[in-house]
Amino acid sequence: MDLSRRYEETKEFYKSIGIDTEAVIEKLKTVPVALHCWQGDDVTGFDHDGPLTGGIQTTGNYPGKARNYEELFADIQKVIDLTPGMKKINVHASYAIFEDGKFADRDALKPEHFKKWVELAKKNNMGLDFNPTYFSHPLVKDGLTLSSPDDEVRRFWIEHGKACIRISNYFAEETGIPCVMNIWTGDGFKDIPADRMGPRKRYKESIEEILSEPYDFNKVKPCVESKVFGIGVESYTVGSAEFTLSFAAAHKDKCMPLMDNGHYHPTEVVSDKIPALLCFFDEFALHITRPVRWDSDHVVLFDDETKEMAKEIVRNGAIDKINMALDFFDASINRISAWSVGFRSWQKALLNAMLIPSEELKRLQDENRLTELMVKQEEIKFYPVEDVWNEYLKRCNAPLDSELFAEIDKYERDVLSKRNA
Ligand code: RNT
Ligand code: ZN
Repeated sequence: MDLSRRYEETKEFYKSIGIDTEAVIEKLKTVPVALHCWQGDDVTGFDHDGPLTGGIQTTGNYPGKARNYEELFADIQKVIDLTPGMKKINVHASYAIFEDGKFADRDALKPEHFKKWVELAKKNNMGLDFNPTYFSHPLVKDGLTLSSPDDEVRRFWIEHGKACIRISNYFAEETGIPCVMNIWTGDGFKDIPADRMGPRKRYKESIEEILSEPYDFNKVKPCVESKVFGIGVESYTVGSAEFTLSFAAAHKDKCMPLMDNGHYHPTEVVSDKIPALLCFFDEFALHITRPVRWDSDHVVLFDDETKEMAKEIVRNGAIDKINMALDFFDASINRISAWSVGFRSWQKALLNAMLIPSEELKRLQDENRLTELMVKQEEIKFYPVEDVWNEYLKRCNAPLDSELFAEIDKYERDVLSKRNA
């Protein structure tokens, strides 16, 4: 099959419907998407031996998981090679690197503990995003952190948040690229609380205190992520959708909302929420995942809702306004494959959205030509996106879909299988 010839023909086809595939490819290459470091080791991190807490769970024990930063960095480097498009690396505070065994607790983290991450980013000309880690720590007291009624517990976690602002600032300064810093906690209750407002008021004040740490909002971009429930936290979540959205709206000059598409009731869709938020926020953030019946954090696929989210971003001209980050963790399959398939799927969704004649479809809607709109939308689904995808992969030096598994398999044989001795 002559892929170049197919691309040339497809390019002409898209030109005939007013789409410049060359411009699309060039644009997509420049859109940063954050690759989450935590897929590589099942959200374990380097700063504790305890279990994963906070209402999130990884399931599976596929061999070859990264056991230290050297292995995690090697795996990330492999994923970079296996995926097209611009990346940022998304780092969690629990991935602090303590050299010479000098441990620092989360309230005492410093930029120096993330120096190696900066080196990795610089080596690949990438930006870095950051996340304070409000889980997997003994001071998560009775399931609460920033909303705890215990002053000392709250103080510890506020100091953690402030330390993370300083580290985010260091990332932005070092890379020259703004750093998105996402605040998520699993704070909540398994069963029916007697006070729903008290924890939320404390949470509000705690986040406000974190954000009182000085920073330039053009460089450090704090977000607040909501959630509907977690495992063991089924009845009540402090940082609910209404809470975080209201918080972000009330602090627009220093903070923005983050929507994770695994964090809503199963029939709600983030694709519909994106244009709603765009009416009110110049900029916001997304965690892109795949919920299967719950916030299961399955690998992102090129499925209908993923495509729909990308369409809302692209057709509303928001590709440069939305900070896109992946957030899933599957421990039951090869982790390099999970990462690569997820990253590539989101790239496909963006490309697919960029190849849709949206203006024409909007016109059909506005002229109430809805029969024609349905027929057209179905026609578009079979347009030759694949030819443009293959060309994009070629220009990014990334393997074709048909070559991906062999690459992953080779890395598993050469590298991953030698771990776990
Ligand atoms: C958990 C949230 C959160 C985490 C990461 C590890 O439900 O989605 O974003 O996945 O912080
Ligand atoms: Zn998330």
